[in-house]
Amino acid sequence: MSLEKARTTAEAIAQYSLETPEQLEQFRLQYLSKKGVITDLFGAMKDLPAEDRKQFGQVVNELKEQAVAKFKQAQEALEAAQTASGATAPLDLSLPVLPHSLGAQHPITLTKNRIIEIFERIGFNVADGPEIEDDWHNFTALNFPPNHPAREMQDTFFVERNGTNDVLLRTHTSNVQIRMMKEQQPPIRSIMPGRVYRNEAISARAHCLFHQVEGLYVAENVSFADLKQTLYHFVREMFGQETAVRFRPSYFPFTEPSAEVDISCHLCQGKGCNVCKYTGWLEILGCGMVDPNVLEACGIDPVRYTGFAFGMGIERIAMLKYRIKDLRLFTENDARFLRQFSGV
Ligand code: 2U9
Repeated sequence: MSLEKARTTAEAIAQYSLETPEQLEQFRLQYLSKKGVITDLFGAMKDLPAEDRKQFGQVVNELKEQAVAKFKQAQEALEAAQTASGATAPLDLSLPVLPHSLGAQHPITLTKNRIIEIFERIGFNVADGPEIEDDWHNFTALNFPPNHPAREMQDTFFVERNGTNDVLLRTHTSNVQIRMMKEQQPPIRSIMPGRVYRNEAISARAHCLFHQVEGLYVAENVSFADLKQTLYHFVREMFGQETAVRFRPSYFPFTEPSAEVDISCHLCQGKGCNVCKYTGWLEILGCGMVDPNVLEACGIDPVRYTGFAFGMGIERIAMLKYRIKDLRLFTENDARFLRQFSGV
């Protein structure tokens, strides 16, 4: 009985048509799977008389080899046909999409844009100028005396020293105000954001490249009171309405009188912490009334016009706003640092 079944199975295998992947799978299930005909035939061996088992075993083994050979041959032929026709696996529309990674704005860009937004709303426009500048626009017009230390190699990067009008990387964005005042008469009410360079050793607190925003307002009757109100407004918009502000007298060659501006430490509410060095105050910018010599150098009548100016480091503002402790993080491009600003 079993031998007869083995014989009819051999015939069925021989005649089985294997031209499609579906037929191939059907064949595998019917003959080669654990529940297939060949497994059944092996199972039937135990019911045979002992003397018939060896011969039957041989027959079923041959049958298995025949089925495996036919399966492999058909499988290879189908694969070859598929490759030749360029067909690929059908598209699985239920697969999850690849993650779509969004970039983030750099904290310097975020801070710069916020500063611009605050000043634009009170009537300042944005001006731009060259980063490679001559000595006159960077120093002389700003009332720096000829022997001022900022003009030394230790402080400034020089592109060319020619003794008469050196070429250098600007050390502040004030060159933009100078160019603007040379080109247009007051009223001028602008802010100048941009990159500046100083010959400093790189550390957690200093860098040879950083960013500034400077501001200038020149018109008739501009007073120190205007300067104070403008900066009060800026500070409260930037750091919160409850922020306290104080002006400390200072000195810059290009402003007279000059002041430095501190804000109450928002980290310890003025109680004292290591960020404000236990003073309760954080220095954030410098300012003053534009020195009449500067107005005169640019062709603006210092009797008719007065002006105020201020300057701040964007890195400093960003460090206070986002509690960043090391200046070098801004230029290292560490994605772990940058990614944190994606939702800001
Ligand atoms: C003109 C006239 C005056 C711009 C000013 C400061 C004070 C100031 C520093 C802040 C931190 C530079 O980045 S920093 O190191 N700046 O303290 N800047 S007044 O005064 C000007 C600019 C242009 C024609």
